Amino acid sequence: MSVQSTASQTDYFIDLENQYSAHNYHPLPVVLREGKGVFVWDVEGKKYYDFLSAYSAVNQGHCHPKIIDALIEQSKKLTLTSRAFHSEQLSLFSKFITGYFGYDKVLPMNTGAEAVETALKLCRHWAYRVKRVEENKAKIIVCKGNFHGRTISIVSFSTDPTAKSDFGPFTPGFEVIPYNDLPALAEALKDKNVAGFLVESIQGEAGVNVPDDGYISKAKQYCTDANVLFIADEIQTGLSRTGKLLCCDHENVRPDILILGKALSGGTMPVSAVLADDEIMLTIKSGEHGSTYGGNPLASSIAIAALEVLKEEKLAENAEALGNLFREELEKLNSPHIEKIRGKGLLNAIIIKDKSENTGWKLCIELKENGLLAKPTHGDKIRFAPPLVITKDQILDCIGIIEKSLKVLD
Ligand code: IF1
Repeated sequence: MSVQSTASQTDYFIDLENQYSAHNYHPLPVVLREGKGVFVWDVEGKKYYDFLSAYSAVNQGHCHPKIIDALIEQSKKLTLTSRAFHSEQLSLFSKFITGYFGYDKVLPMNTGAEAVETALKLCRHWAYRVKRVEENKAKIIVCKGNFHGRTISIVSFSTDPTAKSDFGPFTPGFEVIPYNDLPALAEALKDKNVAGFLVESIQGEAGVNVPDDGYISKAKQYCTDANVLFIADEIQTGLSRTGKLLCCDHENVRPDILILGKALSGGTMPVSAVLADDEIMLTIKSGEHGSTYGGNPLASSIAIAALEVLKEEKLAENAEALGNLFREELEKLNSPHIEKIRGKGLLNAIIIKDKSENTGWKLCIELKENGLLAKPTHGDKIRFAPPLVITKDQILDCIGIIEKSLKVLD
């Protein structure tokens, strides 16, 4: 398709999308065409630092050569068998990922929401078949401000009206308690029908809400004491994003059920997984759960490569070091517009002082003009989460862009 003036290309594609695609998003007005490492390019050829990383799906950087090679090579051989037959790649992937994270078994799915649903089903099965909770009484505890996906059951326990309103009737069996509140957890755990506690080790959607030190490890201990499964949604926080392989590793916590997604494919296709030991995983029998594409050979091959890259390139160590540098340098700016800087590793956010409705948006538009893409959440928070392959010089360059852009709020 040829479009004469390059300046109009952006508008052309945005109009097209608006006309033919559902309006369930409000993206920044930039139309991307290419990506490599920490950079993306728009249809007019302008280059940007990507400080969203597709919500942490491209931790390994855009179009990582090793992951793309796996994709190309495997896609020439075999892409999908369904689970009616075995595949060589699923066998290899299952052995690889269980060894990598230290669990007995993996259950592969595609999107994050599906993996969360899988974990919830697994937890309920365990409740009835191992813990012996009375039929249909199992309860799962979740946290206020959670984000675990968009299915009916998951939005049933969302506390965000935008995600939830007018989608009822909702799935019962969930109890919401405040995040980062151990007494509330202890109270909720008194109910003998509680089967699991589903939690994000840092709440992403809530604007990178980092809990107090010790929260995750004590919450895990409380769950163990109450014979309740500790279910960690590490879809966004896992896979080296926060400076450790898993965010739970900061507190040496091993979840009973571990949920992974996003960067498990390095941004090439939806690949998610649930990991657990046999006592939990083997409660699901043949025919009780599944997915046409879950664990397909292409996904399996890509996921092995994506996980190898994390270790080969020491991305957790890089996220830890450069995350510290990033927050230090942001603090040094001493900007009158920044109320708070928070985060772990390269999952960071700033909270802007000015609470007028479009301040976050205005700053993100200015950042875009200056060559850095980021997205506001809840109006006053901006998430800064570049691919983990970013270098020190690039971080410093980006601090310059942020400093310059903040002036738009003067
Ligand atoms: C969107 C947020 C991020 C997640 C956690 C499960 C899922 C997600 C912890 C579901 C997905 C995404 C989805 C994206 C926006 C985004 C997001 F702001 F909404 F919260 F990353 F911060 N658990 N998070 O973060 O995974 O089914 O999407 O593969 O537009 O909905 P999915």
